[in-house]
Amino acid sequence: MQEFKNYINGQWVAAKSGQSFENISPANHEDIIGKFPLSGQEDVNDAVAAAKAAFKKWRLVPAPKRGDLLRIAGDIFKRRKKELGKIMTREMGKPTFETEGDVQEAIDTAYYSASETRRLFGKTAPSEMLNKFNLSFRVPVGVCGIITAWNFPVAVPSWKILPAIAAGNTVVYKPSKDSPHSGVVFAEILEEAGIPPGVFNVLLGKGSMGNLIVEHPDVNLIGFTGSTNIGNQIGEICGRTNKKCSLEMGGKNPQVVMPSADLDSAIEGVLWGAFGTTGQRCTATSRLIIHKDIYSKFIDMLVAKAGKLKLGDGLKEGTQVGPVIHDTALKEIDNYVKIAVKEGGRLVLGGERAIEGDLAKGSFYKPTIIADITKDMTIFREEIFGPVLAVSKAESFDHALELANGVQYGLSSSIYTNDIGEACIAMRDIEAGITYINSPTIGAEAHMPFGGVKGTGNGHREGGWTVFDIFTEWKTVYIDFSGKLQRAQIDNY
Ligand code: UN1
Repeated sequence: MQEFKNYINGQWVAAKSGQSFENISPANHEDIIGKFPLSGQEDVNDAVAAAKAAFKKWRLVPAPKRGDLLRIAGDIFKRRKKELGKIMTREMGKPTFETEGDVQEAIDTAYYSASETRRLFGKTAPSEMLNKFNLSFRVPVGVCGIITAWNFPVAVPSWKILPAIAAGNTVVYKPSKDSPHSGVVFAEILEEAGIPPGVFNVLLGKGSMGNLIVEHPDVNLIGFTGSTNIGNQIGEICGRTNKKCSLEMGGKNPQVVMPSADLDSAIEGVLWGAFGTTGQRCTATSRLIIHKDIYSKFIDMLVAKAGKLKLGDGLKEGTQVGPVIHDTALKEIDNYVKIAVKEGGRLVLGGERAIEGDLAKGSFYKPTIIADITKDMTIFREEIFGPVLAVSKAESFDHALELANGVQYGLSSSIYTNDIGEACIAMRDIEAGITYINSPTIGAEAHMPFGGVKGTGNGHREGGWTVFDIFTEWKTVYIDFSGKLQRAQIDNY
């Protein structure tokens, strides 16, 4: 069996304890991917010490030079795109056309971050006083602990790691225990690109090891993508230990469909939004809100198409929907479906594990649609992270928006309409970090701000230029060349 290692200070090393864990493929539980180090406190200490030492030099490397290395990393991601896509599919399940898209997002982020290294603009402003300059510029934060989920094993870490490095920080990265191989390849690529030892470190292990990174006194910043539950715990620790902290958490993203919409296009949108990545995206469409005039017709159209989606091993040609990540997740998903039906939801498609043929070998769950979901029901409110779509009827446009906003989350949202007034009102009034007009809730681009409001985040935006607000601090400098003491607020008035 293949054995993998941590990447610390430019070296590939086993966990100090000698312990390891195995990871299996969600599409075929007999397929064991390998043995991975089960890292603990000593490994965290080593990685953080390496990152802290490397920061001293890396922060002084001119930003455009750092950018040159990231551009090379982008080239290597490009070269390894197909191979890496297969590695990702094998360990987390989504079809290769999706994992290749995931890698593409990292390529885009690498080139974008590289170009931003020539544009990390500061600001100057006139001073209140004679012969004095006021300026401010960005400085890196220090050692960044990056903790991410398995559903985007390359794209989401790239959104954090590559801009962090571009801005002069150093990184200790913990990939999910369910996608460790992708984390290893990430390190191989940055190593080959020439990122110096200690600037980027990867520690493999389970969730509890993430906590050790968050608690470590020499880690200055935490960037996290994952569940609201864990994110909130991380936020509490960062509050207590005074660390900068960016949290990307759950979603319960709605797609609204109004009578004026192109219904065929709205169907294509919801199929992709709800069942792409087997519904396991923080941006997945998990609620469909249909205007009453087209409610029954739209559900019939949708069920006919969703019932034809081809489930299977993501490595096989023609697979449209892969497995869910593991049986524990599958049981939780199934439990939500049972609760929905018990609470009065009408199951119109799926609602069970798929066990036909080879599907029995993995964690496959049928694309599931439950209609007549009202605001008070559990699956209207709680994130499921699986191929389950809750459908609600809206009495009017205002009611549709009220339903869209009636949850604790606010990441992504979508409206299908050809009424420009409705589109503009939705754009303004939907409580979410992202709103799509006539396209589904998934599909964020690397160079645009990404993040959510309400229970989804804590006020930060990754992606685009805004990511540098997370990974830098502002330094303000006053230069007095008057040759004498000038007292602010006193001598000039
Ligand atoms: C996530 O699910 O954590 O917009 C991120 C999208 C992708 C990113 C999803 N580009 O759906």
